[in-house]
Amino acid sequence: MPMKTLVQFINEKQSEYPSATGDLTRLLNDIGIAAKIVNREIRRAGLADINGYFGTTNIQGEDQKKLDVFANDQFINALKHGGQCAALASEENEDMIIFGNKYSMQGKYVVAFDPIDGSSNIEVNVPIGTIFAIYKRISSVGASGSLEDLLQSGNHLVAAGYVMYGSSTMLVYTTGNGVNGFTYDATVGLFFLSHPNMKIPENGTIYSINEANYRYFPEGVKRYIKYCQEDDKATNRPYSTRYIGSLVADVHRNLIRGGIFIYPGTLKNPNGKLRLLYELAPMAFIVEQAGGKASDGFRRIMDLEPYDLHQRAPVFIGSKEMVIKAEEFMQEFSPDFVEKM
Ligand code: P6P
Repeated sequence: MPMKTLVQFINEKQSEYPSATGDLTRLLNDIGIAAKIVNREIRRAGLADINGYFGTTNIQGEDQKKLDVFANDQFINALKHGGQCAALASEENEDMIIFGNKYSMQGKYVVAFDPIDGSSNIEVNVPIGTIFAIYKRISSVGASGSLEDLLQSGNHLVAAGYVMYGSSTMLVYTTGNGVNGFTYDATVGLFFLSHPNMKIPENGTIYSINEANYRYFPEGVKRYIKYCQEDDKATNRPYSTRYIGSLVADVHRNLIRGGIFIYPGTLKNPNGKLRLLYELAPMAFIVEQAGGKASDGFRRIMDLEPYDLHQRAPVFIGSKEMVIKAEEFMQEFSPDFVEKM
């Protein structure tokens, strides 16, 4: 059966919506083009002068890697010249980016993205990823994009996706009607549909958490980890633990195999490490659309209203039954933790 390209798939899906104007289609294609360019550099990382530090720090206070800056520039340029996006929020930029050109001001959408999540893994050849979240602007078309356009909860996402630069390069996205995965064929420069209608297993046997932080975890997380390690043939425990240290890779593995990824709040950092707007909300949209679940231990990630572009949130994301069980431990053993967030 002939393979379907990403562009063919997006166009086909657009045709299912008579009112669709093609703007979202063009926006998704712009993201796909930037992903191909970033992929090319990543695949040459050991050879091209793309490893190492750029010599600046980002809003996160992290030393920016050359690849962080390169990827950020590619996505910003693609979206700026694509004309569908009125404003941007990037993990690499403290403030929002407003495109003042007349085409972009006519754009109906705004995008929040993490150009390269986990870039410190590039030197050790561990998978890294790009995460993007697309919202419909609230401000009037023709005006400049606004902060209000970007500070929307996950419930208002129009589309979300990630690119995983792993043993193969995959683009996985949803527009709210299921999740589909595309694998990049560099010999022809195209993404092809390889994982149609992705569904995460209801349950799983993999738990993914950085246990080095165990001593700082809330009691509910500690109890859940011990639960995962207890013998119980009926529930396939003890589970296996897998922790890549790259959000996109850990979530993608669980999307395929089943499992739970947890980056909890701690007594030191009650909101954990990961960013709501351009990491957790888009990943939560994808996982929910695949039949999974994503919360902060108490509240659905998609319900959380962002008040800041770079705010953090704890996350329990993956197979529905596993997230429900982890939430039960949080509610029983750390009920007051929600007040700290
Ligand atoms: P830790 C990578 O730095 C990242 O932002 C995510 O991709 C990953 O899930 C997490 O941080 C790993 O954090 O504290 O376990 O190294």
